[in-house]
Amino acid sequence: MKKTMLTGLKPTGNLTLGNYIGSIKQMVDNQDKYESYLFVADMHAITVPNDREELHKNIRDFIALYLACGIDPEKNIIYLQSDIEYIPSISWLLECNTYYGELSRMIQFKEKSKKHANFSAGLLTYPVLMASDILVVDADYVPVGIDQKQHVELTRDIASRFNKKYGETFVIPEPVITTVGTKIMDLVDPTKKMSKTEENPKGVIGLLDDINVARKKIMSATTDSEMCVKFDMENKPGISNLINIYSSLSGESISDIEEKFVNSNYGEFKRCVADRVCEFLTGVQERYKNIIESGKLQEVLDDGANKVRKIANKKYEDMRIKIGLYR
Ligand code: LTN
Repeated sequence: MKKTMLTGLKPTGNLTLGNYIGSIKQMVDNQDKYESYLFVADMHAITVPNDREELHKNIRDFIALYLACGIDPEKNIIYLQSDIEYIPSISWLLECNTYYGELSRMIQFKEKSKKHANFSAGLLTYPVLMASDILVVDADYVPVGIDQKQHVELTRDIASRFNKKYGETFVIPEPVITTVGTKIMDLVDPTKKMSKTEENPKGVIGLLDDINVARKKIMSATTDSEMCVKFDMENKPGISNLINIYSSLSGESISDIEEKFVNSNYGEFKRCVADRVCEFLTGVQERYKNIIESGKLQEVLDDGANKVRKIANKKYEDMRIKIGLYR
């Protein structure tokens, strides 16, 4: 039987070319290997203050863009967290089996609570909601960035404790630290990662960027004074980043690219990178538009919600009975 993989996306900021090359592309390549669940953690986005319109737009754009990038709804169960009403109910049952001390020791909580004089109780209980997301679908693997590893470890502790106290209920999940894809760097400062929440948009290619704006960003990317298209992350981070982008989008190897551009100046090379990026973005944006206008997005989310609601309902009833919450 296939193992189950769960990916959760917090809908903050704008998805970038870095998100595509660093993670979405791998998910697309691996979608036959696992029984895959993919959801938007919209309830996790409201632990800090939010703008209603922006939140709604992000939720919609995230899912539509994953689909436009090649995530196949026949191979992945795609859903919106807040559509599954059993998840917060399960979260409460788990919260009552989690210690305040465990939650207050989480690194992310300590950092975020320090930043604000006043913060929501949700910021503290955030990891238990995350545990519910994971445990409700019996996920075997959970790909996360290193900052979320501690939350998956807490999930394991909560699940084992519950299993011990009430009998086998949950699969114990494993975190998979996502470092497989090529890390794409900021175009202005190629020593830092391209980020979906970066303030300066010049260094970041958004998947929904206007094509001409995206082209300009590539053309004005930081390089060096050597005039040689060669991969050297340490000494030539700007050019190496552009080579990585070209390689990921074309499938050509780094050495083939170095050879191809051996007699080119940076202007010529950048133009070719920009052509690749613009061609890719044009395709994504066409599919994105179609997914939204055709009603496909709603269809996919309805289907996912129906499937996961059934699974979650079963888990919730099982927990109620084990705990003694029944008539
Ligand atoms: N906390 C994660 C988002 C997230 C998640 C999950 C990831 C919420 N629930 C369950 C994996 C599994 C984040 O901040 N990126």
